[in-house]
Amino acid sequence: MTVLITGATAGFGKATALLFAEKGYDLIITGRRNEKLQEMKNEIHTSTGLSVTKPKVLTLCFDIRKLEEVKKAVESIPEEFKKIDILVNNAGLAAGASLLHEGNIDDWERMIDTNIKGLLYMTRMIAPLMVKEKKGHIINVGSVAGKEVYPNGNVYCATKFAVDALNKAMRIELVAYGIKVGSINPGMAETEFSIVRFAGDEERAKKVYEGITPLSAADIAETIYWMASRPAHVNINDIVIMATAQASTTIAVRNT
Ligand code: NDP
Ligand code: 8X3
Repeated sequence: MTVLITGATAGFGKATALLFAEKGYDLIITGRRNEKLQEMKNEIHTSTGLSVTKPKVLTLCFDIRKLEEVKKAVESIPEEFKKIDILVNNAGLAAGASLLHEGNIDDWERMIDTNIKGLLYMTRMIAPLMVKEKKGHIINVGSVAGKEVYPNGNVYCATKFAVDALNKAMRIELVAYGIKVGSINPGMAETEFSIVRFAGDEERAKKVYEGITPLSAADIAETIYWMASRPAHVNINDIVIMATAQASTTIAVRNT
């Protein structure tokens, strides 16, 4: 079985790749940081304790916002990896947190290009391979931000609402080909997410999780693996998962 995970150099994607490797899946891992992809490949071979040829790992370094790069990367996939059983559309980010009328337009473009267009490009390239096989599973990483809008979340929320819509669209269109489609929508989880959101400001990022135990990347990886390992006749359409201390995008109990 082969799983393709976008954004596997950090956070959810990395934890998910390590877990699927442990479970014996061959992997295609993607991201822009090639050194991280190579580290991952080594880590997978060491942590699974298997020989350097098992599980098979293919690294694809490209920017998901750039259609030509996405096309070239997917076209470069060798035959032995081409039967992709699972696509985890995970790569994504938030850039900034500000009122819409004061928003940074470059940040908007980055979020729209990555979270919506990048996910669409990957799906457009990989879904036809699944259609040909009449089987497959697409797991879209949305967010609680795609279920509820919160102040200063505006464009990030809009991109994740789009993921929610695309998840539904994919499911109704791909059901005819026996392809499962589902989404996982996490709340606050401590990864590189907030560091990226606040442009490398680690202190500000830390404050997001102050006084609560947030979700971890491992929590999300386990849930994605659980979705992927249900029996053939069961599809998990949509999961919303939050830290126990979080009740909604705006309500969390903090011990401060
Ligand atoms: P991280 O920042 O830890 O990881 C993001 C991953 O996405 C990295 O591997 C990064 O790789 C990749 N990525 C970002 N931009 C691009 C790009 N242009 N091209 C290719 N890859 C890219 O964040 P998380 O693991 O937390 O986030 C993963 C997903 O989960 C995102 O879609 C995020 O919106 C969503 N999410 C996160 C939550 C959280 O609180 N952490 C909660 C709900 C949803 P590289 O930098 O190497 O390109
Ligand atoms: C990330 C969760 O609440 O920061 O998607 O938007 S939140």
